[in-house]
Amino acid sequence: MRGQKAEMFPGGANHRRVHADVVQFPNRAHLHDGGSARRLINAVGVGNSSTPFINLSGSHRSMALGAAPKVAVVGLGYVGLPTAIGFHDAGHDVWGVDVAARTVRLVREGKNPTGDPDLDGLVPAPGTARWHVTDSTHEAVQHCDVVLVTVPTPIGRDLEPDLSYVEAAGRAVFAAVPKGQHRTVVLESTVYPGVTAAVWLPLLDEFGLEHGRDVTIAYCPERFNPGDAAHGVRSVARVIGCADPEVGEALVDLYRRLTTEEVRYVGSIEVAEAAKVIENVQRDLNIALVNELARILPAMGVDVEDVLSAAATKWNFHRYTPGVGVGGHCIPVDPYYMIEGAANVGVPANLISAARAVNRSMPMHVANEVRGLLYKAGVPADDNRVLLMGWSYKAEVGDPRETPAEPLAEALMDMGVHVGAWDPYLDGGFSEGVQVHSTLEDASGYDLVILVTAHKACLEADWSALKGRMRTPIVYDGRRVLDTAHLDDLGWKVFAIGKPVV
Ligand code: SAJ
Repeated sequence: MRGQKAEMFPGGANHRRVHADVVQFPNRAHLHDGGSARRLINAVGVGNSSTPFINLSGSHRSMALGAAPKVAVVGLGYVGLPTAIGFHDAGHDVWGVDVAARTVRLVREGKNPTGDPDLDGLVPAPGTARWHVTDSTHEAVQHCDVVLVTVPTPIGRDLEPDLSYVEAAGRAVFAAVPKGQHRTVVLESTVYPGVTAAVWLPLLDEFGLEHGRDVTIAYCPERFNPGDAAHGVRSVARVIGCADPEVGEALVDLYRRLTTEEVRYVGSIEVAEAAKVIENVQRDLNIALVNELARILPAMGVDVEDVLSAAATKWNFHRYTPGVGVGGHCIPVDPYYMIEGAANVGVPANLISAARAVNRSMPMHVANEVRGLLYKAGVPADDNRVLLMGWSYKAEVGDPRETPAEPLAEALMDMGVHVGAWDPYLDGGFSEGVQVHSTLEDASGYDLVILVTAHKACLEADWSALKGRMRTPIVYDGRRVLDTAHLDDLGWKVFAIGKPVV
């Protein structure tokens, strides 16, 4: 075990291990190989939550005595803020860091800067003990044992991964690590296998830091499901990847304080990186299948939802829902990380790429279907007026990132259609040229409504009153969630994605 670990560390194997007796001499001079963290754990008799994130500053004394490690969270967005609040609720001293002045100001005021309504009222009030908010990564790293990095991993307009946030956050953290005072630095953002090491290890060299002595890097992907309280940061299973099993196991203990679900050390960083990205790739693929079926089956005169309901009587049929498209900062993004990772090793990701192409084509498919319906309804081609109900990428969140509403609206506007939109969760983030309605009551004179996001407020809207304000009462259910029989009764002409037009 011992010998094997040594190889895992770049640039010299012998600096991470600490003799158990270090507890008695909390100064750096004693830091040399010979004792494993596990022995340290045994020495202080703490096998649980306060295992040793070796840190030779004063604070390790407190940790060795069972105090909760101090946790910094870099990036207070949709992932970082609930994670920081989660660790604070779990009893940790938390330092939240964000480069955005607006975010730091709002969080300091105890307000929720994200569009996630699940966080409303959960941000600790100003002056709350153990809760620190700063725009200085340096300050946070000085005070913490563990640094969690939860920055975006988006794609550019060229659909290529953008690792600049991971690199910038790593640079800010490693620049602040005091030599000889070990910090564990964990990436939570979704990447393809190999990214964490490839981006961060060169930075350690740049700052003269040694892996294992000054810093141990690890990977623990965030998995929480926005808008789904049953799968929040405190109720999802987690996996930990780290070249050092002892630090890996120590992180298992730490995350067990955060979540009620399983936390598993899975070995290398690359295994954990791959696990997360394929979770989202698999979802994109499954959604692509039903989206493709939603185009094939109606052409065969069969309603896709009838078929999915029938197929779902089989025990191992996994049901997904076709729709106007796949949005959010994860599912339509992460496959491009896997596609690039695969290309880097010379293996084409044909299936993953094909699924992406199917899901990316759905907004245009819906735009064409809608134009066809308006034409059939006799609405003058040069005077089509379409209302998008919902703009967020999914229900019960106020998040326009990568929403399919954007390419749908833009495709319709390119066709000369006047497009309006209403979303109960959003007062911004709409495409230019879209007439935004702050209330549904404000929307009138449209020929067709597209249900884009299945917010409860959309489903429970006053469809009778809305019909009264329509120029042509046509509705297109882009999420297969509307009560078509009820709308029929109200006098709407009801159409839906994946449903044959009769
Ligand atoms: N969608 C469909 N049909 C479906 C399911 C979803 O069209 O049957 C659409 C949604 O409307 C939305 C998009 O896909 O536009 C993505 O929504 P989602 O609820 O599937 O996922 P996200 O992006 O909100 O969260 C995902 C989750 N990943 C998986 O379920 C594998 C979440 O657990 C991750 O933590 C998150 O990505 C992330 O951060 O990676």
